[in-house]
Amino acid sequence: MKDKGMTSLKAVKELIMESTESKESTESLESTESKESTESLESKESKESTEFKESTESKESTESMKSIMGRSVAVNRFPAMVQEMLGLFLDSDLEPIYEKVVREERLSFEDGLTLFRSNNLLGLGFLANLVRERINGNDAYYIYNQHINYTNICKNGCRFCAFSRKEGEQGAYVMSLDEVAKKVRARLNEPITEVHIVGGLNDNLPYTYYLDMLSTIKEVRPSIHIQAFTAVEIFYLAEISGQSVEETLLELKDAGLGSLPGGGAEVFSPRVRQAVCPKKIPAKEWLETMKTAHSLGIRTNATMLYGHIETLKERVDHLLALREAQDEWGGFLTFIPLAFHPQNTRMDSLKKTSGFDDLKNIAVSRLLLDNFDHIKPFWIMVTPKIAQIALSFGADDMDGTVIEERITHMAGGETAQVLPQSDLIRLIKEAGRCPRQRDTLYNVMGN
Ligand code: V47
Ligand code: SF4
Repeated sequence: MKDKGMTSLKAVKELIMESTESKESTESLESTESKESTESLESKESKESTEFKESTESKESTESMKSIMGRSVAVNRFPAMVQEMLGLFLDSDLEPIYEKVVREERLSFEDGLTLFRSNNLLGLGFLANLVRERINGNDAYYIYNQHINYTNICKNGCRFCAFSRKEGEQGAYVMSLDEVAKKVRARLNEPITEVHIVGGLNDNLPYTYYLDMLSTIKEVRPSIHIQAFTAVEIFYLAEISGQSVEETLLELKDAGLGSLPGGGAEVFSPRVRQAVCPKKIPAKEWLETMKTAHSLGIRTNATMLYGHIETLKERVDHLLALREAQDEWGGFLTFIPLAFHPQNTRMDSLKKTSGFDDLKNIAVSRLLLDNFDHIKPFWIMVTPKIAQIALSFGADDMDGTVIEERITHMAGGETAQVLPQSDLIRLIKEAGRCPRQRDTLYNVMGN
Protein backbone atom coordinates (compact mmCIF):
# COMPACT_ATOMS: atom_id res chain seq x y z
CA MET A 1 0.00 0.00 0.00
CA LYS A 2 1.28 3.46 -0.87
CA ASP A 3 1.86 5.76 2.09
CA LYS A 4 0.54 9.11 0.92
CA GLY A 5 0.79 10.76 4.33
CA MET A 6 -2.57 9.24 5.14
CA THR A 7 -3.13 6.17 7.23
CA SER A 8 -5.30 3.23 6.26
CA LEU A 9 -8.17 2.35 8.57
CA LYS A 10 -6.38 -0.81 9.69
CA ALA A 11 -3.30 1.21 10.59
CA VAL A 12 -5.45 3.82 12.30
CA LYS A 13 -7.07 1.12 14.42
CA GLU A 14 -3.64 -0.27 15.35
CA LEU A 15 -2.50 3.18 16.36
CA ILE A 16 -5.60 3.59 18.54
CA MET A 17 -4.73 0.32 20.30
CA GLU A 18 -1.09 1.35 20.72
CA SER A 19 -1.94 4.73 22.08
CA THR A 20 -4.69 3.35 24.38
CA GLU A 21 -2.23 0.82 25.80
CA SER A 22 0.42 3.46 26.39
CA LYS A 23 -2.19 5.76 27.96
CA GLU A 24 -3.27 2.97 30.34
CA SER A 25 0.29 2.14 31.38
CA THR A 26 1.12 5.80 31.99
CA GLU A 27 -2.06 6.22 34.03
CA SER A 28 -1.23 3.24 36.26
CA LEU A 29 2.32 4.45 36.80
CA GLU A 30 1.07 7.93 37.68
CA SER A 31 -1.48 6.59 40.16
CA THR A 32 1.16 4.46 41.95
CA GLU A 33 3.43 7.46 42.14
CA SER A 34 0.66 9.68 43.42
CA LYS A 35 -0.17 7.18 46.22
CA GLU A 36 3.43 7.34 47.32
CA SER A 37 3.67 11.10 47.14
CA THR A 38 2.86 13.36 50.07
CA GLU A 39 -0.09 15.74 49.70
CA SER A 40 1.86 18.86 50.57
CA LEU A 41 1.23 22.04 48.59
CA GLU A 42 4.89 22.21 47.69
CA SER A 43 4.98 18.80 46.08
CA LYS A 44 1.67 19.53 44.26
CA GLU A 45 3.17 22.69 42.83
CA SER A 46 6.28 20.87 41.78
CA LYS A 47 4.15 18.11 40.13
CA GLU A 48 2.15 20.73 38.23
CA SER A 49 5.27 22.40 36.97
CA THR A 50 6.73 19.04 35.89
CA GLU A 51 3.48 18.18 34.12
CA PHE A 52 3.52 21.54 32.35
CA LYS A 53 7.13 20.99 31.32
CA GLU A 54 6.37 17.47 30.11
CA SER A 55 3.35 18.55 28.12
CA THR A 56 5.28 21.42 26.51
CA GLU A 57 8.10 19.07 25.64
CA SER A 58 5.73 16.49 24.24
CA LYS A 59 4.02 19.14 22.05
CA GLU A 60 7.39 20.18 20.73
CA SER A 61 8.61 16.66 20.11
CA THR A 62 7.88 15.52 16.57
CA GLU A 63 7.57 11.92 17.78
CA SER A 64 4.40 12.76 19.66
CA MET A 65 2.63 13.76 16.40
CA LYS A 66 1.17 11.23 13.99
CA SER A 67 -0.12 11.80 10.51
CA ILE A 68 -3.64 10.54 10.34
CA MET A 69 -5.89 10.97 7.34
CA GLY A 70 -3.68 13.72 6.08
CA ARG A 71 -3.68 15.70 9.34
CA SER A 72 -1.02 15.99 11.96
CA VAL A 73 -2.54 14.85 15.22
CA ALA A 74 -1.03 14.98 18.71
CA VAL A 75 -0.79 11.45 20.05
CA ASN A 76 -2.49 12.36 23.32
CA ARG A 77 -5.55 13.47 21.27
CA PHE A 78 -5.29 10.37 19.17
CA PRO A 79 -7.95 7.95 20.39
CA ALA A 80 -10.62 10.58 20.82
CA MET A 81 -9.78 12.27 17.54
CA VAL A 82 -9.72 9.06 15.55
CA GLN A 83 -12.93 7.78 17.04
CA GLU A 84 -14.60 11.09 16.33
CA MET A 85 -13.37 11.05 12.76
CA LEU A 86 -14.32 7.44 12.10
CA GLY A 87 -17.67 7.78 13.78
CA LEU A 88 -18.49 11.06 12.10
CA PHE A 89 -17.16 10.48 8.66
CA LEU A 90 -17.15 6.82 7.82
CA ASP A 91 -19.61 3.96 8.04
CA SER A 92 -19.26 0.35 6.98
CA ASP A 93 -20.39 1.15 3.41
CA LEU A 94 -17.80 3.88 2.96
CA GLU A 95 -14.87 2.10 4.65
CA PRO A 96 -13.81 0.01 1.61
CA ILE A 97 -14.08 3.11 -0.59
CA TYR A 98 -11.91 5.03 1.87
CA GLU A 99 -9.26 2.29 1.51
CA LYS A 100 -9.37 2.70 -2.28
CA VAL A 101 -9.19 6.48 -2.07
CA VAL A 102 -6.10 6.24 0.13
CA ARG A 103 -4.49 3.81 -2.31
CA GLU A 104 -5.45 6.13 -5.20
CA GLU A 105 -7.30 3.21 -6.73
CA ARG A 106 -9.95 3.82 -9.39
CA LEU A 107 -13.51 3.52 -8.06
CA SER A 108 -15.91 1.08 -9.73
CA PHE A 109 -19.50 1.44 -10.93
CA GLU A 110 -20.66 -0.26 -7.68
CA ASP A 111 -18.60 2.19 -5.62
CA GLY A 112 -20.25 5.06 -7.47
CA LEU A 113 -23.67 3.65 -6.69
CA THR A 114 -22.75 3.14 -3.03
CA LEU A 115 -21.64 6.76 -2.86
CA PHE A 116 -24.82 8.11 -4.46
CA ARG A 117 -26.98 5.87 -2.22
CA SER A 118 -25.21 6.99 0.94
CA ASN A 119 -26.82 9.64 3.08
CA ASN A 120 -23.64 10.07 5.07
CA LEU A 121 -22.96 13.50 3.60
CA LEU A 122 -20.06 14.23 5.94
CA GLY A 123 -18.48 10.90 4.99
CA LEU A 124 -18.84 11.67 1.28
CA GLY A 125 -17.43 15.15 1.80
CA PHE A 126 -14.56 13.82 3.87
CA LEU A 127 -13.57 11.33 1.15
CA ALA A 128 -13.99 13.88 -1.66
CA ASN A 129 -11.98 16.43 0.27
CA LEU A 130 -9.04 14.00 0.51
CA VAL A 131 -8.97 13.83 -3.30
CA ARG A 132 -9.62 17.56 -3.71
CA GLU A 133 -6.70 18.47 -1.46
CA ARG A 134 -4.46 15.85 -3.08
CA ILE A 135 -5.07 17.41 -6.51
CA ASN A 136 -5.51 21.10 -5.71
CA GLY A 137 -4.14 21.58 -2.20
CA ASN A 138 -5.84 24.50 -0.53
CA ASP A 139 -6.34 26.49 -3.75
CA ALA A 140 -9.80 27.58 -4.89
CA TYR A 141 -10.10 29.12 -8.34
CA TYR A 142 -12.32 31.82 -9.78
CA ILE A 143 -12.40 33.66 -13.08
CA TYR A 144 -13.41 37.14 -14.19
CA ASN A 145 -15.86 36.28 -16.96
CA GLN A 146 -18.90 37.47 -18.87
CA HIS A 147 -21.75 35.30 -20.23
CA ILE A 148 -23.55 36.03 -23.49
CA ASN A 149 -26.60 34.00 -24.59
CA TYR A 150 -26.88 35.24 -28.19
CA THR A 151 -30.27 33.70 -29.08
CA ASN A 152 -32.96 31.72 -27.32
CA ILE A 153 -34.65 30.56 -30.51
CA CYS A 154 -34.06 26.83 -30.58
CA LYS A 155 -35.47 24.01 -32.65
CA ASN A 156 -34.66 21.36 -30.04
CA GLY A 157 -37.24 22.46 -27.46
CA CYS A 158 -35.88 20.35 -24.59
CA ARG A 159 -38.51 19.70 -21.93
CA PHE A 160 -36.23 20.93 -19.12
CA CYS A 161 -35.41 24.22 -20.82
CA ALA A 162 -37.22 27.45 -19.89
CA PHE A 163 -34.84 29.53 -21.98
CA SER A 164 -35.75 28.37 -25.49
CA ARG A 165 -38.49 29.88 -27.65
CA LYS A 166 -39.89 29.13 -31.07
CA GLU A 167 -39.43 31.75 -33.80
CA GLY A 168 -42.09 34.47 -33.38
CA GLU A 169 -43.04 33.34 -29.85
CA GLN A 170 -43.24 36.01 -27.17
CA GLY A 171 -39.83 36.57 -25.58
CA ALA A 172 -37.88 35.12 -28.53
CA TYR A 173 -34.74 37.10 -29.32
CA VAL A 174 -31.58 37.14 -31.41
CA MET A 175 -28.66 39.47 -30.72
CA SER A 176 -27.22 41.18 -33.73
CA LEU A 177 -23.44 41.13 -34.00
CA ASP A 178 -23.49 44.82 -33.10
CA GLU A 179 -25.33 43.99 -29.88
CA VAL A 180 -22.81 41.28 -29.02
CA ALA A 181 -19.95 43.70 -29.72
CA LYS A 182 -21.68 46.35 -27.59
CA LYS A 183 -21.94 43.94 -24.64
CA VAL A 184 -18.24 43.18 -24.83
CA ARG A 185 -17.29 46.84 -25.36
CA ALA A 186 -19.39 47.92 -22.37
CA ARG A 187 -17.06 46.01 -20.05
CA LEU A 188 -13.69 46.94 -21.48
CA ASN A 189 -12.90 48.75 -18.23
CA GLU A 190 -13.22 45.47 -16.26
CA PRO A 191 -10.43 42.86 -16.09
CA ILE A 192 -12.53 40.22 -17.88
CA THR A 193 -10.47 37.36 -19.32
CA GLU A 194 -13.21 35.11 -20.70
CA VAL A 195 -16.46 35.49 -22.59
CA HIS A 196 -18.70 32.44 -22.24
CA ILE A 197 -21.21 31.99 -25.08
CA VAL A 198 -24.12 29.55 -25.33
CA GLY A 199 -27.28 29.80 -27.42
CA GLY A 200 -30.10 27.88 -29.08
CA LEU A 201 -30.14 26.13 -32.48
CA ASN A 202 -31.64 28.94 -34.55
CA ASP A 203 -32.37 28.03 -38.18
CA ASN A 204 -32.49 31.70 -39.16
CA LEU A 205 -28.85 32.34 -38.43
CA PRO A 206 -26.33 31.55 -41.16
CA TYR A 207 -23.06 29.78 -40.39
CA THR A 208 -21.20 33.05 -41.07
CA TYR A 209 -23.00 34.65 -38.07
CA TYR A 210 -20.99 32.39 -35.75
CA LEU A 211 -17.65 32.99 -37.46
CA ASP A 212 -18.32 36.73 -37.52
CA MET A 213 -19.38 36.76 -33.87
CA LEU A 214 -16.02 35.27 -32.88
CA SER A 215 -13.94 37.63 -35.04
CA THR A 216 -15.99 40.67 -33.95
CA ILE A 217 -15.41 39.88 -30.28
CA LYS A 218 -11.69 39.44 -30.95
CA GLU A 219 -11.60 42.81 -32.70
CA VAL A 220 -13.24 44.53 -29.73
CA ARG A 221 -11.16 42.72 -27.11
CA PRO A 222 -8.21 40.90 -28.73
CA SER A 223 -6.85 39.34 -25.54
CA ILE A 224 -10.11 37.73 -24.44
CA HIS A 225 -10.54 33.94 -24.39
CA ILE A 226 -13.77 32.92 -26.10
CA GLN A 227 -15.36 29.84 -24.58
CA ALA A 228 -18.25 29.29 -26.95
CA PHE A 229 -20.80 26.80 -28.28
CA THR A 230 -21.64 23.50 -26.59
CA ALA A 231 -21.01 20.23 -28.45
CA VAL A 232 -24.68 20.39 -29.46
CA GLU A 233 -24.16 23.75 -31.17
CA ILE A 234 -20.89 22.60 -32.77
CA PHE A 235 -22.58 19.51 -34.21
CA TYR A 236 -25.37 21.73 -35.56
CA LEU A 237 -22.86 24.19 -37.07
CA ALA A 238 -21.12 21.30 -38.83
CA GLU A 239 -24.49 20.31 -40.29
CA ILE A 240 -25.39 23.80 -41.57
CA SER A 241 -21.87 24.45 -42.89
CA GLY A 242 -21.86 21.14 -44.76
CA GLN A 243 -18.52 20.23 -43.24
CA SER A 244 -17.25 17.64 -40.79
CA VAL A 245 -17.09 18.45 -37.08
CA GLU A 246 -13.32 18.59 -37.39
CA GLU A 247 -13.36 21.08 -40.29
CA THR A 248 -15.95 23.21 -38.52
CA LEU A 249 -13.95 23.32 -35.29
CA LEU A 250 -10.79 24.29 -37.17
CA GLU A 251 -12.62 27.13 -38.92
CA LEU A 252 -14.14 28.38 -35.66
CA LYS A 253 -10.73 28.15 -34.01
CA ASP A 254 -9.24 30.32 -36.77
CA ALA A 255 -11.99 32.87 -36.16
CA GLY A 256 -11.14 33.10 -32.44
CA LEU A 257 -12.73 30.13 -30.64
CA GLY A 258 -10.67 29.22 -27.57
CA SER A 259 -12.55 26.39 -25.85
CA LEU A 260 -16.01 24.83 -25.52
CA PRO A 261 -18.43 25.00 -22.56
CA GLY A 262 -19.63 21.69 -21.17
CA GLY A 263 -23.39 21.98 -21.79
CA GLY A 264 -25.57 19.67 -23.84
CA ALA A 265 -24.35 16.52 -22.10
CA GLU A 266 -27.48 16.37 -19.88
CA VAL A 267 -27.60 12.68 -18.89
CA PHE A 268 -26.19 10.27 -21.47
CA SER A 269 -28.81 7.54 -20.89
CA PRO A 270 -30.89 7.05 -24.09
CA ARG A 271 -33.96 6.54 -21.86
CA VAL A 272 -33.52 9.96 -20.24
CA ARG A 273 -32.67 11.71 -23.52
CA GLN A 274 -35.72 10.26 -25.22
CA ALA A 275 -37.92 11.56 -22.40
CA VAL A 276 -36.44 15.02 -21.78
CA CYS A 277 -34.58 16.09 -24.93
CA PRO A 278 -35.50 13.75 -27.78
CA LYS A 279 -34.25 16.11 -30.50
CA LYS A 280 -30.83 16.63 -28.96
CA ILE A 281 -27.83 14.73 -30.37
CA PRO A 282 -27.30 11.37 -28.63
CA ALA A 283 -24.50 10.81 -26.14
CA LYS A 284 -22.28 9.19 -28.76
CA GLU A 285 -22.25 12.35 -30.92
CA TRP A 286 -21.73 14.61 -27.90
CA LEU A 287 -18.73 12.55 -26.80
CA GLU A 288 -17.32 12.24 -30.34
CA THR A 289 -17.58 16.02 -30.83
CA MET A 290 -15.71 16.63 -27.57
CA LYS A 291 -13.06 14.06 -28.44
CA THR A 292 -12.56 15.68 -31.86
CA ALA A 293 -12.11 19.06 -30.15
CA HIS A 294 -9.56 17.55 -27.76
CA SER A 295 -7.66 15.94 -30.62
CA LEU A 296 -7.35 19.43 -32.18
CA GLY A 297 -6.03 20.91 -28.94
CA ILE A 298 -9.33 22.63 -28.14
CA ARG A 299 -10.06 22.11 -24.45
CA THR A 300 -13.64 21.71 -23.23
CA ASN A 301 -15.72 21.44 -20.09
CA ALA A 302 -18.16 18.66 -19.23
CA THR A 303 -21.49 18.76 -17.39
CA MET A 304 -24.32 16.58 -16.10
CA LEU A 305 -27.83 17.90 -15.59
CA TYR A 306 -29.10 16.19 -12.43
CA GLY A 307 -32.20 16.32 -10.29
CA HIS A 308 -34.96 15.41 -12.78
CA ILE A 309 -35.90 11.88 -13.93
CA GLU A 310 -32.46 10.27 -13.99
CA THR A 311 -31.72 7.28 -11.76
CA LEU A 312 -28.61 7.01 -9.62
CA LYS A 313 -27.31 4.27 -11.95
CA GLU A 314 -27.72 6.63 -14.90
CA ARG A 315 -25.73 9.30 -13.04
CA VAL A 316 -22.90 6.82 -12.42
CA ASP A 317 -22.96 5.64 -16.06
CA HIS A 318 -22.73 9.27 -17.19
CA LEU A 319 -19.74 10.04 -14.97
CA LEU A 320 -17.92 6.85 -15.98
CA ALA A 321 -18.46 7.62 -19.69
CA LEU A 322 -16.84 11.03 -19.10
CA ARG A 323 -13.97 9.39 -17.22
CA GLU A 324 -13.42 6.98 -20.11
CA ALA A 325 -13.43 9.83 -22.65
CA GLN A 326 -10.99 11.77 -20.49
CA ASP A 327 -8.63 8.76 -20.43
CA GLU A 328 -8.42 9.00 -24.21
CA TRP A 329 -7.45 12.65 -24.78
CA GLY A 330 -7.38 14.34 -21.39
CA GLY A 331 -8.96 17.46 -22.90
CA PHE A 332 -11.65 18.13 -20.29
CA LEU A 333 -10.74 21.09 -18.11
CA THR A 334 -13.42 20.78 -15.47
CA PHE A 335 -16.64 19.02 -14.60
CA ILE A 336 -19.75 20.99 -13.63
CA PRO A 337 -22.78 19.23 -12.16
CA LEU A 338 -25.79 21.36 -13.23
CA ALA A 339 -28.75 21.43 -10.82
CA PHE A 340 -32.09 21.19 -12.63
CA HIS A 341 -34.33 24.25 -12.23
CA PRO A 342 -37.94 23.26 -13.01
CA GLN A 343 -39.78 26.59 -13.01
CA ASN A 344 -41.28 27.64 -16.37
CA THR A 345 -40.27 24.33 -17.95
CA ARG A 346 -42.46 21.48 -19.17
CA MET A 347 -41.19 19.53 -16.15
CA ASP A 348 -42.36 22.05 -13.59
CA SER A 349 -44.12 19.41 -11.46
CA LEU A 350 -40.67 18.38 -10.25
CA LYS A 351 -39.03 19.92 -7.19
CA LYS A 352 -35.83 21.98 -7.17
CA THR A 353 -32.75 20.05 -6.08
CA SER A 354 -31.87 20.13 -2.37
CA GLY A 355 -28.61 21.46 -0.94
CA PHE A 356 -27.94 17.89 0.21
CA ASP A 357 -28.14 16.51 -3.33
CA ASP A 358 -26.12 19.44 -4.71
CA LEU A 359 -23.26 18.68 -2.31
CA LYS A 360 -23.57 14.94 -2.88
CA ASN A 361 -23.21 15.43 -6.65
CA ILE A 362 -20.10 17.52 -6.13
CA ALA A 363 -18.55 14.95 -3.78
CA VAL A 364 -19.36 11.88 -5.88
CA SER A 365 -18.14 13.57 -9.07
CA ARG A 366 -14.86 14.42 -7.37
CA LEU A 367 -14.45 10.80 -6.30
CA LEU A 368 -15.39 9.12 -9.59
CA LEU A 369 -13.71 11.56 -11.99
CA ASP A 370 -10.19 10.79 -10.83
CA ASN A 371 -8.73 12.07 -14.12
CA PHE A 372 -10.39 15.51 -13.97
CA ASP A 373 -8.31 18.25 -12.39
CA HIS A 374 -11.24 20.44 -11.43
CA ILE A 375 -14.80 20.20 -10.12
CA LYS A 376 -16.85 23.39 -10.39
CA PRO A 377 -20.19 24.09 -8.74
CA PHE A 378 -22.06 26.65 -10.85
CA TRP A 379 -23.07 29.20 -8.18
CA ILE A 380 -25.73 30.62 -10.47
CA MET A 381 -27.56 27.30 -10.13
CA VAL A 382 -26.66 26.08 -6.63
CA THR A 383 -26.34 29.52 -4.97
CA PRO A 384 -23.09 31.10 -3.76
CA LYS A 385 -23.75 29.62 -0.29
CA ILE A 386 -23.75 26.01 -1.51
CA ALA A 387 -20.83 26.71 -3.88
CA GLN A 388 -18.85 28.00 -0.91
CA ILE A 389 -19.60 24.94 1.25
CA ALA A 390 -18.81 22.75 -1.77
CA LEU A 391 -15.20 23.90 -1.45
CA SER A 392 -15.00 21.41 1.47
CA PHE A 393 -16.93 18.69 -0.40
CA GLY A 394 -14.67 18.15 -3.41
CA ALA A 395 -14.99 21.40 -5.38
CA ASP A 396 -12.02 23.64 -6.11
CA ASP A 397 -13.53 26.29 -8.39
CA MET A 398 -16.18 28.97 -7.81
CA ASP A 399 -16.63 29.75 -11.54
CA GLY A 400 -16.73 33.50 -11.94
CA THR A 401 -18.35 36.86 -11.97
CA VAL A 402 -20.66 35.60 -14.81
CA ILE A 403 -22.62 38.83 -15.51
CA GLU A 404 -25.97 38.34 -17.19
CA GLU A 405 -26.92 34.67 -17.35
CA ARG A 406 -30.30 33.78 -18.83
CA ILE A 407 -30.67 29.98 -19.01
CA THR A 408 -31.02 29.44 -15.25
CA HIS A 409 -32.80 32.70 -14.55
CA MET A 410 -35.59 31.94 -17.00
CA ALA A 411 -36.03 28.61 -15.17
CA GLY A 412 -36.56 30.27 -11.81
CA GLY A 413 -32.96 30.80 -10.74
CA GLU A 414 -33.07 33.16 -7.78
CA THR A 415 -29.39 34.05 -7.60
CA ALA A 416 -28.01 37.41 -8.66
CA GLN A 417 -26.74 37.76 -12.23
CA VAL A 418 -23.34 38.92 -11.13
CA LEU A 419 -21.04 38.11 -8.24
CA PRO A 420 -18.37 40.80 -7.81
CA GLN A 421 -14.77 39.63 -7.66
CA SER A 422 -14.50 40.88 -4.06
CA ASP A 423 -17.42 38.62 -3.04
CA LEU A 424 -15.86 35.60 -4.74
CA ILE A 425 -12.61 36.23 -2.88
CA ARG A 426 -14.41 36.74 0.44
CA LEU A 427 -16.43 33.53 0.05
CA ILE A 428 -13.28 31.54 -0.74
CA LYS A 429 -11.30 33.03 2.15
CA GLU A 430 -14.13 32.46 4.60
CA ALA A 431 -14.12 28.81 3.58
CA GLY A 432 -10.46 28.66 4.60
CA ARG A 433 -9.22 28.28 1.04
CA CYS A 434 -6.69 30.29 -0.90
CA PRO A 435 -8.30 32.35 -3.73
CA ARG A 436 -6.58 31.98 -7.09
CA GLN A 437 -7.74 34.04 -10.02
CA ARG A 438 -7.39 31.88 -13.11
CA ASP A 439 -7.84 32.18 -16.84
CA THR A 440 -10.00 29.71 -18.76
CA LEU A 441 -7.17 27.18 -19.01
CA TYR A 442 -6.46 27.37 -15.26
CA ASN A 443 -3.31 29.42 -15.57
CA VAL A 444 -3.11 31.37 -12.32
CA MET A 445 -3.19 35.13 -12.87
CA GLY A 446 -0.83 37.47 -11.04
CA ASN A 447 -2.02 36.94 -7.46
O1 V47 B 1 -27.10 21.97 -21.79
C1 V47 B 1 -30.90 24.10 -19.49
C2 V47 B 1 -28.56 23.38 -18.87
C3 V47 B 1 -26.89 23.89 -20.34
C4 V47 B 1 -31.80 24.14 -17.54
O2 V47 B 1 -19.04 24.94 -19.24
C5 V47 B 1 -30.46 23.83 -17.39
O3 V47 B 1 -18.71 26.12 -17.45
C6 V47 B 1 -30.71 23.72 -15.13
O4 V47 B 1 -23.51 24.94 -21.27
N1 V47 B 1 -32.02 23.98 -15.20
C7 V47 B 1 -26.31 25.04 -21.13
N2 V47 B 1 -29.91 23.62 -16.20
C8 V47 B 1 -25.41 25.91 -20.27
C9 V47 B 1 -23.97 25.46 -20.30
C10 V47 B 1 -23.14 25.72 -19.10
C11 V47 B 1 -23.69 26.15 -17.92
C12 V47 B 1 -22.83 26.41 -16.85
C13 V47 B 1 -21.47 26.24 -16.95
C14 V47 B 1 -20.95 25.78 -18.15
C15 V47 B 1 -19.47 25.61 -18.29
C16 V47 B 1 -21.78 25.52 -19.22
O5 V47 B 1 -27.76 24.43 -19.33
C17 V47 B 1 -27.78 22.92 -21.04
C18 V47 B 1 -28.50 22.28 -19.90
O6 V47 B 1 -27.78 21.23 -19.37
N3 V47 B 1 -29.93 23.80 -18.62
N4 V47 B 1 -32.06 24.31 -18.85
C19 V47 B 1 -32.62 24.22 -16.38
N5 V47 B 1 -33.92 24.45 -16.45
FE1 SF4 C 1 -32.17 24.40 -27.05
FE2 SF4 C 1 -30.15 24.05 -25.38
FE3 SF4 C 1 -32.57 24.81 -24.45
FE4 SF4 C 1 -32.23 22.34 -25.40
S1 SF4 C 1 -31.22 23.21 -23.59
S2 SF4 C 1 -33.92 23.72 -25.88
S3 SF4 C 1 -30.76 22.67 -27.04
S4 SF4 C 1 -31.26 25.98 -25.80
